[in-house]
Amino acid sequence: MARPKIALIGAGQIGGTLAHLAAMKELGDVVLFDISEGTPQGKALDIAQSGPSEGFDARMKGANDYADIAGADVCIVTAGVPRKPGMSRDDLLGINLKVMKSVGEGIAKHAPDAFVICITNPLDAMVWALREFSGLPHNKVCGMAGVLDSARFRHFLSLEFNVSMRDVTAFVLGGHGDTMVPLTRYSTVAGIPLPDLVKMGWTTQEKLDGIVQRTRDGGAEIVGLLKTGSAFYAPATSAIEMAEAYLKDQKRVLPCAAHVDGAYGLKGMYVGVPTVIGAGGVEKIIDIKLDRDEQAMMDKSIEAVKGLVEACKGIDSSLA
Ligand code: A3D
Repeated sequence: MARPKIALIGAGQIGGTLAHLAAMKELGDVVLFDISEGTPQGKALDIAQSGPSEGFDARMKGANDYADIAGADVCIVTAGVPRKPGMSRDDLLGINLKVMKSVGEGIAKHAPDAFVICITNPLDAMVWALREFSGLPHNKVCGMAGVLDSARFRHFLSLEFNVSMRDVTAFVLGGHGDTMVPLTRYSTVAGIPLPDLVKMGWTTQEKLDGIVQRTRDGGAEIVGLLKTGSAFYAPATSAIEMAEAYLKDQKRVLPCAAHVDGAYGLKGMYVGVPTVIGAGGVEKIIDIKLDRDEQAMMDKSIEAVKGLVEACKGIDSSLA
């Protein structure tokens, strides 16, 4: 059986890291696509030359022509621009919307059967636009944000409790932005919910609130330190986790920006929700019951995403 083909649209910081991870995990052959000439070719060659030491046989190819992504099983989209200090994700909307148009058309023409994972920000609006421009089925187009946001939450919690990150689970809903909704009562250490850990004296409510806020600001903290761009190692790892779930039909329960139509009282919009990812793409959306406070946070987050989608429609009349 031929190896799966993984197309990475955007060969920047995240794109290059995705290629390296996909190769090391032997998920398939990789095509790195970018408009910048030489960048995808150079990164592909460099990564291929790590194969003998790392022990992988995946083929790496750099490309500037969409024809090279033909027949891809998975497309991971990072094309566009990242934030610089002082910018919000929403400041990227105008420029990245144009990028989504060309990427959507390229995927529709050359890889219409692919499972598409969007990473470009502002995430929830960009994944919506990418789906509109590509016309692919909704279950085959989703956005990566929740896996990263919950990984950040898990990392901070593991430091606070001094336990393995593997034993910390976290639950984050809503849009990828300042309004994301970390759900503490569904986040646990080995099954013990965080509110119980507060009662057990493992931490205080104040410290927990601080961790929730640090999670919300997780991207900005890294932008502030790097100064020249945004996070790329953990975002790439998170998207690879989703791609692997699809390629290996793992039925992973992962939070992602999925098309929600019915669940959470929503009518056809992209927002972060818990999903099941397997060979069918986003196979299921898990509709959990929220309490009043959680619902209020979710409503705020949904309104923020809706505002960005409306802004997209205002910029590109074909989306209206
Ligand atoms: P960067 O290193 O600048 O790479 C972006 C690449 O896209 C560059 O190589 C560009 O040449 C390329 N590009 C620009 N326009 C096009 C086009 N029309 N077609 C193809 N390629 C193009 O950025 P990055 O890799 O650090 O980040 C990529 C995106 O991911 C940005 O929008 C970030 O804001 C976003 N991001 C999202 C998350 C989430 O959790 C959702 C986290 C971190 C970054």
